[in-house]
Parts: sequence; C-alpha cells; structure tokens
Amino acid sequence: MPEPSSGVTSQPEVTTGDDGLLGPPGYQVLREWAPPAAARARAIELVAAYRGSLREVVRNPHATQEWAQTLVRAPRLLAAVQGLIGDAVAVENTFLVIKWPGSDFEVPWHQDGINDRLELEPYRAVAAWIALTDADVETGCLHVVPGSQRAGYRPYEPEPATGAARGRALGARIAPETQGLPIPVPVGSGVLMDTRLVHCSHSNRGTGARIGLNIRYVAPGGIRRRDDSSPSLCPITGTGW
Ligand SMILES: O=C(O)CCC(=O)C(=O)O
Repeated sequence: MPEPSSGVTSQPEVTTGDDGLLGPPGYQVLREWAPPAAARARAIELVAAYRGSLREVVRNPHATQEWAQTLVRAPRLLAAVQGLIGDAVAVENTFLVIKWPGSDFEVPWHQDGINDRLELEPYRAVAAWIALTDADVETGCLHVVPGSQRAGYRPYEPEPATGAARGRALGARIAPETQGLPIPVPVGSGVLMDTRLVHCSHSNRGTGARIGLNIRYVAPGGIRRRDDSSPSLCPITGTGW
C-alpha cells in the first residue's frame, strides 16, 4: 500500500451557484452497493459487538477494522464514486453511526466537506452514506436539503453539548424552520452526496438498531485545507497521492 500523504493542494475557489457533481438535487440514491443479505449480516455483527456498551459512534473504522476496509472498496460503490471524481480515489474519513432504538441521537444539519480541521474541494470529493440496516423516517434516515450545495459552504457552529456531540459534528448555520427531504433507503443501498449538501438525521423511534457508515472519498487535490489532527488519507486506487 502506498505511503499515506496529506493530499493537500492549493485549489482555486469553486464559484458557488453551481449544481456540482451530482446535478441539481446534490445527491443521488445508490441502489445495492452490496447484496442486502451481506449488509444485513454485517449489521448483525456490529450490533453484537457494540450492544454491550451501546456505542453510538466509531470514528474511522476503515483505519482499523477489516469489515470497513472491505466496505469502502465495495465494487459498485467504488465504481459510482470513480464515475464522479475519477479513477484515483482515497478515503479521507469514515464515521460509523449506530442509532439505538429509543435513544435520543439527533445529527444536526451539517455539510460533510467542511469542519474546523479541513475543507474538501466539491469537484474532487464526494460523501457516501451507506445503509447497513433499513433506514426510514421512523428509524432515523438522512434528511437532505435538495439544491443546498449551490449556496456553497456555510458558516458552522461547534457541536451542541448533547446529541451529535458524540461524533464531534458541527452544525451548519441554516434557517431553523428548514424542513429536509427524508431519504429512506433499504439495507445495502445508500446515498451519494455533494460535500456541500446540507443534511441531518433524527433519532431512531423504531424497534431495531439503525446503522450507517459515512465515507468521505477524495481524488488527488481534493483537500483544500487540513490541519495536523486529520488522519492520513487511505489510498484505494490510482496514483498521485
Ligand atoms: O448516520 C447518520 O445518521 C448521519 C451521518 C452523517 O450525516 C454524517 O456522518 O455526515
């Protein structure tokens, strides 16, 4: 495996107002990145591993856990990502979220491509949210604001003291009355998102765990800014890292 590198380059600002890689909605549902039975089996193992501690967030499982190393390379997922950002792809970050039934866990409105540690170039990066269980309105599926990528990256605020504080999420500053569009997806499917798309998820009011993996993929030059606390890139395909 190639040596990890920072992947930082100086890129010109992308003019806001553009639709971005995923067109006017700013997202696309990805059908069956994996056979549902295989994804379901993985979820059963994750529930068994984390049920005792009721762990809700695992940061960067692709760096240490074999199942996640395999998942970020799932052929249909990788092909869809390469179709958007090109053949050379690295993983910048993964974020496993387990919403246990009956537990309050709101992920606030945010954009995946910006935080206090880094900023992603929206034409050289894409976010994927991968369902390891069925995710619907009751169990806490993603809600998106279609077209919100066109306004570019927004100011953001430190995480609130509760809720997604577990994941160090940052809240994008948007109108409080904003209603998102729920994106229910079955196990084994997922959502590809422009890194500027505003999205959130609500608590799980269902009866079983809801599990999803967020992956940030980048092409060479896909990181405009990062600080030393960001983990190394994990090259998946191609050269130029
Ligand atoms: O899994 C969720 O409910 C939300 C995750 C998410 O939005 C993210 O990691 O960016």
